Amino acid sequence: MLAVNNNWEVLNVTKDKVNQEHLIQLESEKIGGLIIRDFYPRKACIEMSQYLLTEPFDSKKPADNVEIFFLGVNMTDISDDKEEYFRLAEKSWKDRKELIKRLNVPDPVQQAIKLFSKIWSAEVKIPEEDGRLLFCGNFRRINGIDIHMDWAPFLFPQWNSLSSISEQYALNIFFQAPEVGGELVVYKQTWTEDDEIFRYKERNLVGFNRAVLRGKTDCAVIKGQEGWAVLTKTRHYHEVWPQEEAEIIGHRFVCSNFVGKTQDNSLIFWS
Ligand SMILES: O=C(O)CCC(=O)C(=O)O
Ligand SMILES: [Fe+2]
Repeated sequence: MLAVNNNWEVLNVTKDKVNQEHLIQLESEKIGGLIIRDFYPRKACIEMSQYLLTEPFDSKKPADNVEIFFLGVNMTDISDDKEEYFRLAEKSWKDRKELIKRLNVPDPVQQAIKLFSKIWSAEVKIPEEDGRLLFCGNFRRINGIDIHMDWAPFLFPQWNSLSSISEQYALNIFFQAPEVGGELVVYKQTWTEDDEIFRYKERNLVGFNRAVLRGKTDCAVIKGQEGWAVLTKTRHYHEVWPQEEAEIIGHRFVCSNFVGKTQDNSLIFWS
């Protein structure tokens, strides 16, 4: 485990208590993370992780060996080929719907959109581009991610539906959490374009050299748990700590989404 200053408050609330004010606290950096701890039912978490453990994975990224995407296209992997993206998005929606039906569990994305619609004063939706729906709600297992940021206006400028957002969050819904490791660490520092010199060009698209933190390690360390929804800001540097080989008890299975705030104050979901 790295030496960091885990001094940024994280709020942990229940579904019936979460409100718009909490999202505003997150936006204004008053808190470094918002946990909704009873977000997804335990029984459904078990069903989902059992399935994810036994079924073959759809695709993986051998280059970094840190991420295994199980179900669902991810914008980061395919942002420059819209036709291929939409082909895979359509398939992802279909595959996910079938899986949810087969396992007879609630759809975590639908649940998230329902909850956010209830607490947010403007529209909450999945964006379309040229009349076609983006995909949201990857199911995946990861073991560690390098320090990075996710900021669509910079990374995906060609996607009109994302390029004008004013804020971006990650919403990770945990089906299963490892006993040791797998912490999400969000540093209290936002990316600026000048930081691009720290980007690992040779290793993968997302990672930055740790020197980008310039020795400042104030952060929120969030150890997700089964059934939790964890909301964090993604323009802040963040990383996921790996599980040590010898200690792997439980996997980090999440349903991962981005939530953007648009100019007209809507919230949009994609992956
Ligand atoms: O799984 C998480 O908690 C965050 C992962 C992440 O940073 C990402 O997918 O961009
Ligand atoms: Fe990220």
